[in-house]
Amino acid sequence: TIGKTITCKAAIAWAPSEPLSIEEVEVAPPKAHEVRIKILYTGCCHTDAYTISGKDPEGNFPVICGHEGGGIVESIGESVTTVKVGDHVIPLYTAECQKCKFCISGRTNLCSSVRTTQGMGLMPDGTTRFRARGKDILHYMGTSTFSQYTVVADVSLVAIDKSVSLDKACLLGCGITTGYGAAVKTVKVENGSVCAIFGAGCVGLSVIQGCVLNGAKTIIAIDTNDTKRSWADMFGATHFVNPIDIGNKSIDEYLVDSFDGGVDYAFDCTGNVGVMEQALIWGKLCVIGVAAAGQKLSFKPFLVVTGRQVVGTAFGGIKGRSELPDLVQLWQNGQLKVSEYITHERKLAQINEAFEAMESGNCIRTVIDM
Ligand code: NAD
Ligand code: AHE
Ligand code: ZN
Repeated sequence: TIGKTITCKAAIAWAPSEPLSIEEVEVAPPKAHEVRIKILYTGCCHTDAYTISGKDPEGNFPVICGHEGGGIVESIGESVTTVKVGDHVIPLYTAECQKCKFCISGRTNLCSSVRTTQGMGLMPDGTTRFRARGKDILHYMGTSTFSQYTVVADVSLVAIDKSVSLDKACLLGCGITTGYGAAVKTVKVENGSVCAIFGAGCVGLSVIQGCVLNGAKTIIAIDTNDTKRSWADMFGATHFVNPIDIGNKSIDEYLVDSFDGGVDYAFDCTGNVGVMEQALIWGKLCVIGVAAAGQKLSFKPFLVVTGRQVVGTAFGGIKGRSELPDLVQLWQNGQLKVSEYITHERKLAQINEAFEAMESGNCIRTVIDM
């Protein structure tokens, strides 16, 4: 049976740095190896704001952003075997085909199967499933969760237990998984280690959770916003530093002086390259933050000659289809906080308020009820 086009509401970014426009969009049925999802909830991540702002060199317009969603499979295209209609799913911006060189390498979660077209805002066949005002609208990160219905590749979603609430589980689609995975999977923080987390937003707080679970002894949260202090405490940080409050010292000097020569692991969750450079203190730096177009990291090679290491992580190194259900389980067992991140709830019509809240600094995550 050939599915029908669905007309629904979506938040469209027509041009950089304009408010999102809530309007009708036509969503074509899924083609072979594609799945159409009814999105019920979506979080709003800093990376969405970054692309909407026009600072993302890969950002093309008009586009439907959003990559932290939860929903129900509405229909499937030909040859889809991994999910069925009615499954509760989380779309994955990091696909997992389980066949490509990268998937089978055991070294990375970055699957190559849909990478090229995804980066261009297209489905794997090079076309888009979205139309509005008679124009093609681009996909975003292979997910486009700011639409009531979206179409994704069958390698770009994972079914989760139907008993978990999607209004919270959606957050596992990016921020929480990224931070937790950075600490537990990418860096593999050891028992007793000293960790510094730059930026205590959703991602940074999730790094803190991962550090706590792996038994880190000292967990230092660093944020220029004092309201993040109580958040960092709640998630298990042992120290909080606001770089504005440390007088003439730079934050790296401060950490070296206060923590016996520096830290074992530092995580950048700000996207600020100046912060990343300061965070290369000792031990290993894990870059998570997304820096703006044209920004470059620079450091003296001597720093790595003498043993420092720089690594990075996308989606915390987590393979979405094979490993995300384990995170859902961890949460259900009470070992991973998820609902605690939700500070704001809005309807789709108020989605721009989510980005205003992010800007204002008093928000960890807004969840949009679609
Ligand atoms: P957020 O805006 O909620 O949090 C960022 C935090 O950094 C805020 O608390 C802010 O006050 C703090 N901050 C900003 N400048 C600072 C500075 N100079 N020093 C110290 N703290 C500073 O954002 P988020 O959603 O948690 O995302 C964090 C970063 O991670 C963003 O750059 C985002 O694009 C990126 N990200 C990357 C991945 C990935 O897979 N690599 C996934 C999700 C998000
Ligand atoms: N397009 C940006 C880079 C964006 C980026 O780094 N994206 C991360 C996810 S951020 C989620 O909030 C990522 O996973 N990238 C890996 C991938 O496969 O794209 C730029 O600056 O060009
Ligand atoms: Zn994100």
